[in-house]
Amino acid sequence: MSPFLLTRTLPEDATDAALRADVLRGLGDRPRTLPPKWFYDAYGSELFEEITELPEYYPTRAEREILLARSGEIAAAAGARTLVELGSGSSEKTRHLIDALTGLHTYVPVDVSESALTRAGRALVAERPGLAVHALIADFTGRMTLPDTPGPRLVAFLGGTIGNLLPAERAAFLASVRALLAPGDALLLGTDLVKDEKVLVRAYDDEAGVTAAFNKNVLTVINRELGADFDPAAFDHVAVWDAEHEWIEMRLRSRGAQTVKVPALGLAVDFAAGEELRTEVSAKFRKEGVRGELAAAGLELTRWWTDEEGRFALSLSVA
Ligand code: AVJ
Repeated sequence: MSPFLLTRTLPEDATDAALRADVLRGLGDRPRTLPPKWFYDAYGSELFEEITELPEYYPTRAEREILLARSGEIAAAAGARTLVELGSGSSEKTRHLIDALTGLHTYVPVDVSESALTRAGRALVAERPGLAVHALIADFTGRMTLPDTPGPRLVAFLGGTIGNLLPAERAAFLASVRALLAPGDALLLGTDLVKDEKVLVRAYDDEAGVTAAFNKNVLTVINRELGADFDPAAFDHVAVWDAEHEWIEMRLRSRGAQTVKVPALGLAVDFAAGEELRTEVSAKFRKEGVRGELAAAGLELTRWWTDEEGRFALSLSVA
């Protein structure tokens, strides 16, 4: 039986402190904002899983297509003995990569969700005898210390989640990833690509309303955690393409004038009728932009794979 280790690098109360700080800052901003990481409580994570199966939401399928077709090439190029996956969630898509990495010694899934890590980690250890799994409870936007495992290392950040960071946050994040890499190590990065505006907007405003429910769930999270009295029905889900920044924005638009109380923060927040709260940025990329952002962090893009339709890309870069 190979070992399953779980290390917590986040204090138990870090999540609560971070939520308070984010809500305090975001609801005080003009325009008001909330960071997307607070979508993912148990219900929000379920809704996200549902989103990945919607006909309009192509990124998950496109990325899975690339991983299915290219895992052999990726594995050969990286030759990794340690695979670190940032924001691993259920580790579902990563299976192809794990299977292709024949010399793999240790898999290090990193996530803020202890339950997801434990479930995915235990399943993997059972399936792949000989593979060590060392799960890390950590926030990948913060400082990370990796366990001392054999190199070369491949750090994977899949799903296009890098698009949820603002440009300055992306630069800081890529620099912190670069700092984890030694010569011979690599980064595998998933990025959704710029495409027809209608296709993009539909992916974030589906017919069945799952994305709308996902968006509004952040209000429920704040109600539960901070005792707020948001009425999700008093907001409309909005998805818009920002052509200048080349990102999708999800917003919640106040249907009327209203005041929301957040007792844990001593806040009373006035919303004007039609006022919008930005809940997510999901940036879309072009190859040269990805190359440039990697280069600015000291990483050189060496491989670029897309799905047949050119909707999504996986890039490999080296230190
Ligand atoms: C977490 C990056 C995969 O930005 O597309 C899905 C989250 N938001 N629908 C994305 C999301 C709305 C998603 N990722």
